Amino acid sequence: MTQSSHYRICPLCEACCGLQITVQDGAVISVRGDANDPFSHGYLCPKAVALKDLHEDPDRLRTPMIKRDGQHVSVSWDEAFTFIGQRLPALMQQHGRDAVALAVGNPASHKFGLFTYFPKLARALGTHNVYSASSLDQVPKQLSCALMFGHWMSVPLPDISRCDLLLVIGANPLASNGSLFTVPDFKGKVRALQARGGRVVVIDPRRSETAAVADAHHFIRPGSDVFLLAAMVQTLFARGWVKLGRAAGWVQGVDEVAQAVAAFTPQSVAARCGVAAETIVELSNALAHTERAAVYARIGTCTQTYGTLASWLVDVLNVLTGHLDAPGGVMFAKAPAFASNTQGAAGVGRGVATGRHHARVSHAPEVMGELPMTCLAEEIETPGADQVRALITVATNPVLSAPNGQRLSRALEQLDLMVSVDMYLNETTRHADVILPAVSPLQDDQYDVVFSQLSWRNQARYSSAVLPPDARPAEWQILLKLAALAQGLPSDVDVNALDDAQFAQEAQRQWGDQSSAVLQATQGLRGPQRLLDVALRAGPYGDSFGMRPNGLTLQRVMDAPSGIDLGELQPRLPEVLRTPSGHIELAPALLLADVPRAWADVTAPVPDLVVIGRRDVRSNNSWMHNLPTLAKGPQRCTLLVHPQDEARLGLTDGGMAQLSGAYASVEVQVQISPDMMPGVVSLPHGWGHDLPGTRLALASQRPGVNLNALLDDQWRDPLSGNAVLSGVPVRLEAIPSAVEAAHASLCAR
Ligand SMILES: Nc1nc2c(c(=O)[nH]1)N[C@H]1C(S)=C(S)[C@@H](COP(=O)(O)OP(=O)(O)OC[C@H]3O[C@@H](n4cnc5c(=O)[nH]c(N)nc54)[C@H](O)[C@@H]3O)O[C@H]1N2
Ligand SMILES: Nc1nc2c(c(=O)[nH]1)N[C@H]1C(S)=C(S)[C@@H](COP(=O)(O)OP(=O)(O)OC[C@H]3O[C@@H](n4cnc5c(=O)[nH]c(N)nc54)[C@H](O)[C@@H]3O)O[C@H]1N2
Ligand code: SF4
Ligand SMILES: [Mo]
Repeated sequence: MTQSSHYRICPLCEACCGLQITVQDGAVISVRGDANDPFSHGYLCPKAVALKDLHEDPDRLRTPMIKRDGQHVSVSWDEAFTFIGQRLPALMQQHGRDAVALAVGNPASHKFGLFTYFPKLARALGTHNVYSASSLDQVPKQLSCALMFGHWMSVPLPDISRCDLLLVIGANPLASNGSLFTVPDFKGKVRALQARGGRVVVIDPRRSETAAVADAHHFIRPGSDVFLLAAMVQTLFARGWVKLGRAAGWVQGVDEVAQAVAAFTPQSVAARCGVAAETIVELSNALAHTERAAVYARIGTCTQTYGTLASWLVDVLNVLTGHLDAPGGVMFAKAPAFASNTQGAAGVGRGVATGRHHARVSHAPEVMGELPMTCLAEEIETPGADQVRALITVATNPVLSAPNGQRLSRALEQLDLMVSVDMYLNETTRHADVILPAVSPLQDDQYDVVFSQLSWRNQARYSSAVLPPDARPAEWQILLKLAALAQGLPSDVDVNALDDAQFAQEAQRQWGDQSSAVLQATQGLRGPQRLLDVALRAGPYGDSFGMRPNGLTLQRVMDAPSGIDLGELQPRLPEVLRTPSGHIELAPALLLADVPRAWADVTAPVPDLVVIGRRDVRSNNSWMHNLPTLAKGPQRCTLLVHPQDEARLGLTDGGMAQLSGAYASVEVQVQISPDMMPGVVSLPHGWGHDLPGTRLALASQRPGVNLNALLDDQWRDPLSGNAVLSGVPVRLEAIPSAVEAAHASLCAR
């Protein structure tokens, strides 16, 4: 019996916990938090243990699959690539580049190879039809940050270890473990904050798990954060509480903001958002007069029709209370590699633009080079030039994760070609002509390209594969092969040679005369590892290819299996900015122009009943319900209903009810919860595993119902294109149990 110990960053959520994994005779025998990890200090959640289940899941695909006569059958890699090579370039030639759409999902941000090579595939396809889970999630925040600070990834993060007041809006890190904020053990950090006399205040339509450990919680009407936030900003101006602190000298647009929010008095918004005017003033007061304070807001504030405005106002509050870039406030990470806000000239840049092209059918603007995921179905359905006829999906399951997935499901059946790079035959990939199986995370190496840019402390950590890879292409090789096929290269093209050639070309473009030194320095590396070595060495802590001998290289990071701590967040103004003005642009024209839309809505009537989502620590979006460790325990796909709504609608705890949205109804189990705001019900997303043609044996035993079947795919934030997933009107009716039904029929006689 040979045992070995391995270190692996958990790829399952944004917390990126360092794990210590013990392997015996080729099998994982234990998964623990790595106590020596300087970033996560041994923290882990129950999902980490499920990495073993994931690796061993008999339903996880091991070979490519081709659909023949409606059935998916195993084929060789050669056969799969040949099939694609015979169809993809021909289709592009006949119908043009926009006829091929590309959709990428959440796990790609946790997979080093997918994240670094996806852009190469997108470039090779040259299509405008690029879609991702970002438009079901965080685009509004990225857009507001990019407009204010100049880059999509310049997102200010709470400096939680020094903060004394943390206002959490529309986020539930106790269940989600944090998002756009990589912070393992959020709960432990809250406890520490409270122990030093600080306070956490949560604003959420549900008294969430995070609210339960906070010092105060306020309900808010779903979708109305923009009103609360605008009124808080208005209060700062009206009471003379504005103070720029460290940002002074680097902010422009303060007067324009004052003007834009002038009408949003606390009294004028209180009824609309369900937060009392005094509470709004109190929150502003606390924020303005606590030296170390931060506002953190997440998905609840993004997945609404005013998502970009709300995301913007969060940072306007941080700036106007002097907390931006200040220790204990919100600060910018300085990632060791790949961060655009560490590259090029410091303190000034080109900023960002949106709407460089538009969706063909809805005319929704491109944002970050992408169109809204909720436009994909209509782009497939609607005839005309540039109609989408082929789709490549990479790690995404929009049939469950996007609103009105049933429509998308029908549309996918119309495609001439669909290729999926995925782990499972699931609700989306069942439509694919070819599925190319992703490698298990335990057989893959990892560096967190995205999350090191959002980390509560600066850090560099690299994970080598825990288990030996099997004989199949790595995900980056799959993407590069698809890129080659799209360019008409033969299906047996040598992707490693192609990678070398592309790297040499890119090095020449970027480094000119010095490119041979870069090639020399990275000899022996290839694929994402080589890109990482270059990014680390050229990055802010790097060895500059030998010019700073003590700086980081890939080898140095690999030599520290638990990772390298690069210290707490540091002030970065003005160097972090990449705006054309070299200032924080507090009042971007695009955002100011949207304020009147919100104001016109301030007196809108409140619907009787709306639905919001929910996350559970043992679940993860739509794809981990097939893992035994996580699937056991109570039913998680239940509808939380406040007792007042229970009485009003004649519901019973544990009973069934029919929940109806714009396009569909589902039968849900009711769970009465005083933690809900009256008039608001909560159902988790990612469920509904009862569709035919999948291979998810365990998940289909307790399928749950699909929240997104009820949501409206036409309801978006017009600025960012983000889907509205929260605060959507629904109808709810009790379904009498068999006993009640029998009783009723007896009484009727
Ligand atoms: N109503 C509602 N809907 C929501 C949300 C909500 O809060 N409410 N949340 C939204 C959010 S924030 C997000 S990010 C999206 C997520 O939506 P998606 O991006 O579609 O992600 P998942 O649903 O997690 O599906 C992940 C897919 O990737 C596959 N996969 C898993 N691991 C790997 C891998 O290593 N490699 C490859 N190639 N494939 C892999 C899985 O089998 C699955 O098909 O859902 C959104 N949908
Ligand atoms: N266990 C687990 N962890 C996950 C995921 C998962 O599915 N399961 N998904 C991962 C992904 S992809 C993401 S993006 C992150 C998301 O991470 P979070 O942003 O923390 O997401 P949630 O846990 O859904 O918390 C959102 C909160 O917003 C509240 N809310 C809903 N509507 C509104 C509103 O209109 N206003 C306000 N103020 N609040 C509102 C909800 O009640 C909920 O408590 O989680 C990640 N981590
Ligand atoms: S919180 Fe859980 S799922 Fe997220 S990275 Fe840590 S161990 Fe993995
Ligand atoms: Mo997400």
